[in-house]
Amino acid sequence: MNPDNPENSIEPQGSSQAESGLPLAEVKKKMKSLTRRSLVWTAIAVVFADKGWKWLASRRQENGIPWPMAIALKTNEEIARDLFNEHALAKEYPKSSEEDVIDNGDIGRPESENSSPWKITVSDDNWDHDMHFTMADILSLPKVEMTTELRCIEGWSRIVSWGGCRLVDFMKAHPPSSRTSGAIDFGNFATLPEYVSITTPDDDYYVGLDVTSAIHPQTLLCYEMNGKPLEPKHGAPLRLVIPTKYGIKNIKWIGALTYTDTRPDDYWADQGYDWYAGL
Ligand SMILES: Nc1nc2c(c(=O)[nH]1)N[C@H]1C(S)=C(S)[C@@H](COP(=O)(O)O)O[C@H]1N2
Ligand SMILES: [Mo]
Repeated sequence: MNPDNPENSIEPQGSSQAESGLPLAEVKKKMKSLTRRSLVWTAIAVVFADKGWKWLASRRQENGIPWPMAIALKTNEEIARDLFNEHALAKEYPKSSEEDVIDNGDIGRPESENSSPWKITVSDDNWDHDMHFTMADILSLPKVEMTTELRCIEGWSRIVSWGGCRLVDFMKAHPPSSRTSGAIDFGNFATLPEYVSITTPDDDYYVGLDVTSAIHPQTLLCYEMNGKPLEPKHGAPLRLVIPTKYGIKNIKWIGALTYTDTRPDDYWADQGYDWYAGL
């Protein structure tokens, strides 16, 4: 189909975000200029104003103490990530809300669906060899179902039920190399690669994800759509569903996945769209 229309909601990178709020670079600069202590207290003030004490009670515990009380041990980055995650869950709908789907975009669609058994190639900046996995490997991971909105930057959206496995579960089963001398730990970002790149078998369509988005609990590798096996035009046998981002990041016909510390190319970012494409 047509490229998504640049006149719609996402602004080209460069001028991006400047009008609609603080640009990320500004925020980062501001955060850096705060002392750790004042950042921590600012963070707590923001969170408590917003969510109150219930939020505190539900925080993960640090030796039995909710973490805001154990902040002496925390870094600014962890606090920032917790705040981000608190607000980053995409809305889920009852399954009965699901709508008829639209098919949009066929860049990278394989010419023939059955030419050879499907496999996904996994690589890492630090590996000598690629690894290959099959649908059986995907199906062996815990199945997750969710009903979320697929939003295209062309201006339409559809509520769709999805079935698949979490990308983070795939990553845990087939982990990247640790970025520290210690073991890989999905609770410790320092050990994780910064990005995950996903491409179609012919490399014609490709998306880049920051690792926080990749390990997000609603980021799924899907093989079912509205209760039926994924159809070829929707990305069979396997596609990404990431309801915290626009349709452009929901890559169909996954062929390869790479763990990398270099920000991956992204098809629509290359056409001038925002690389993050977050909602
Ligand atoms: N490989 C590939 N994936 C893709 C696209 C594409 O052109 N090629 N288009 C994207 C866009 S713009 C949207 S809105 C969604 C649409 O998914 P659907 O066809 O299942 O509704 O797929 C995304 N994934
Ligand atoms: Mo789209």
